[in-house]
Amino acid sequence: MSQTAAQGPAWLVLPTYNEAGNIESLVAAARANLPAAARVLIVDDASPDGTGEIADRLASADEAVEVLHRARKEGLGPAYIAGFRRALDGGAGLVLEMDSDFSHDPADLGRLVEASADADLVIGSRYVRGGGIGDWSALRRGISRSGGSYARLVLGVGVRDLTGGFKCFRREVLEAIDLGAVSSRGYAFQVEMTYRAIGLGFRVTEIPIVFRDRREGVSKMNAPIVAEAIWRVPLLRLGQRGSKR
Ligand SMILES: Nc1nc2c(ncn2[C@@H]2O[C@H](COP(=O)(O)OP(=O)(O)O)[C@@H](O)[C@H]2O)c(=O)[nH]1
Ligand SMILES: [Mg+2]
Repeated sequence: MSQTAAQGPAWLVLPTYNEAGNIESLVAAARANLPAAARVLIVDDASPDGTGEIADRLASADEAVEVLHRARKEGLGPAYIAGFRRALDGGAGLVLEMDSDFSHDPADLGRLVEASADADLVIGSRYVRGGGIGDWSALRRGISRSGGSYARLVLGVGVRDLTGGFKCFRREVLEAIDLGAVSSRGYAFQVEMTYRAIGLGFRVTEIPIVFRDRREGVSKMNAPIVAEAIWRVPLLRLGQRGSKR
């Protein structure tokens, strides 16, 4: 069954922590691949490398770009939640998220937006036919693949790429999710958002994307982020059981 077009423009939320080498070219590429009415929101957690200042300069040069400055690094989850709230307040019809390091190809943004005509949440997926991972190390691939299988098994859902961060939400999904109750910070955040959307009965679809290693800078992935995903996933399942709609 197909849906009506989204009410309101697309907003792309870009979380940044030390992405000074990527953010300017990424914003340009994103703008080139999004509808003209789309907005770009950079959420910077006081990056010490000056990403926030570059973002401010981009915003003053382009009316469609804005920056949310946060006082300190709290992880991907809280940064996205703050960005989602801003996008909803600003009247977004669609809210897109992607990494700010070119791991997600801006050229795929259009396909995510198109797919959202027939789905409430579109996931750019590495683990469906046609998707893949480019130049990540064997270790990173292993962590990603086993983390995804673990989460799928524990949660009992069919989504192949639960930890990926290239997504397009229809505004209704973010309105329905109790954003204040979303507590994950790292990869678990991606799992939690998708699991909550499924639990609320929204239609989730995966479209293939090829993920590449970041272009500039370094990953913020670390052992505590992986550990959080491991312990939080069973809690998500228990929480869902405890709060039947
Ligand atoms: N605002 C904000 N962004 C973050 C934080 N941690 C990571 N990011 C951003 O989230 C995206 C994914 O993080 P990254 O380090 O590339 O993780 P990886 O792709 O798993 O190696 C990048 O755009 C990061 O700059 C954070 O604490 N706050
Ligand atoms: Mg990355």
